[in-house]
Amino acid sequence: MPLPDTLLPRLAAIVGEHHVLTDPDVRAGYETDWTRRYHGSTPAVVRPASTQEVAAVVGLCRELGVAIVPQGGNTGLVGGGVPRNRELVLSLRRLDRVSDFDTGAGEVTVGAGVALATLQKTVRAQSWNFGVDLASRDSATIGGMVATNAGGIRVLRYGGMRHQLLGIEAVLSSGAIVRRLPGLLKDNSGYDLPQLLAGSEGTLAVITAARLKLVPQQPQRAVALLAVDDMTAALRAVSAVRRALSSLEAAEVFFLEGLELVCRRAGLPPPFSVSHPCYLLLECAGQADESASLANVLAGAQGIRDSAMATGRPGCDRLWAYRERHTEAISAEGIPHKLDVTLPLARLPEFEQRVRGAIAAADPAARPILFGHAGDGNLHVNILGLAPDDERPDDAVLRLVAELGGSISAEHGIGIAKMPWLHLTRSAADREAMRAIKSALDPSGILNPGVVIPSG
Ligand code: 2HG
Ligand code: ZN
Repeated sequence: MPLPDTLLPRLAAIVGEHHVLTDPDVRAGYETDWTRRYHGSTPAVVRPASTQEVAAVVGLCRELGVAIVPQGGNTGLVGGGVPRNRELVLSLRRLDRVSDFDTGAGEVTVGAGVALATLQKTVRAQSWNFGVDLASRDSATIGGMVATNAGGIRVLRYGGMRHQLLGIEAVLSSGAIVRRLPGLLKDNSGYDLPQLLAGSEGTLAVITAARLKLVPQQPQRAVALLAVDDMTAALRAVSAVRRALSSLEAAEVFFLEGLELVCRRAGLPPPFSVSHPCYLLLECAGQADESASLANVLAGAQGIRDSAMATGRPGCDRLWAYRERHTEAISAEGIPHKLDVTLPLARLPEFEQRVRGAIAAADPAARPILFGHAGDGNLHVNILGLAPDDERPDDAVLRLVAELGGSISAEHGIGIAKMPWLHLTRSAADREAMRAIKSALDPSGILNPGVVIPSG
């Protein structure tokens, strides 16, 4: 549908003409997502500076029947944050205020456009920390992280984004503002809108700010990198440490295929003199040095073929690099198909053993690389060597996930990438409930249409 002629001048009247971006070179950065697999085009990117401006933009779009794609740091991996059918891109990055920091209670209000790393720096200066951490911390914004219920590397200890959420401010599709930023740990009055919006991927409202709970800073870190034979041995070690140490913060897994790629692309030396099939990275964090306790538990664990331990920032970062640099190393190799699945822990070894065979059977040219959050049962299955529209391997992986009782998305969301497979793990009744919520909150279907559930 052609855009109404009045749209751009009226947007400019709300946000100022410098913040309605129409230059193709400038728009390009908002039109393609981080994976480079998902892209489209937009007539304009609009950059409001306040919640009131967001409300006015959304109200105008509703009046004119113009669809919107809300966007934060554009670090999404499922195609849900870029335009697909000439939608307007609503960039929230200028909502970058951190306010009402209650340093006694450990709560803070954070604008949707604040980068995770900025939040971390602000709260660490007061001996607090934020429970969620992820590799894209310098670009990922809090609004996008709430909207996708981002997970990351510390879910095992602190939960994902929805577990940090005490309140929310959001603009409804009517242009009305819902403001629940209470500073209350308990508030049981009616439907929990903040939790409904967490993970709604921009389809129910535009999140403009969040009230977040903080966790105490645990300054003493101990990181162990372990070589093991397989996923079963890795999970056995995770379980031993979980039972013994409440300070366990991360339990990450990767395999030889990924390690070799990371070493080659990032120029890192191999961690051990001999290669092993599977690697487990564990991090404990506390007020006191946890390394002796961690070493003690690991000494009693079976099946550990080699190990390296670090305390202190440089040493820990050096070990983390083998895990954290997977995403960029894979992207440097080509444009992967990215799957992000979760299994009951007991079924994870079987999944890992079968998934490469299932992928090869679907397309022998496929090159899978697996890594992820072992403690959460969450594996990232990246597949290189595929044509963009060859979805047979994706289908094979997601069907195996469903067969083993897992979920087709652990933490990246559905976006447009996983939508065709939602029926594998969400029943007809479940999808009907989702559609009912969508049409109640966004009756004209202007908010991120075609994401999570089909539009119309
Ligand atoms: C991670 O755990 C992110 O590093 C990205 O969730 C995963 O690149 C991926 O597939
Ligand atoms: Zn992840």
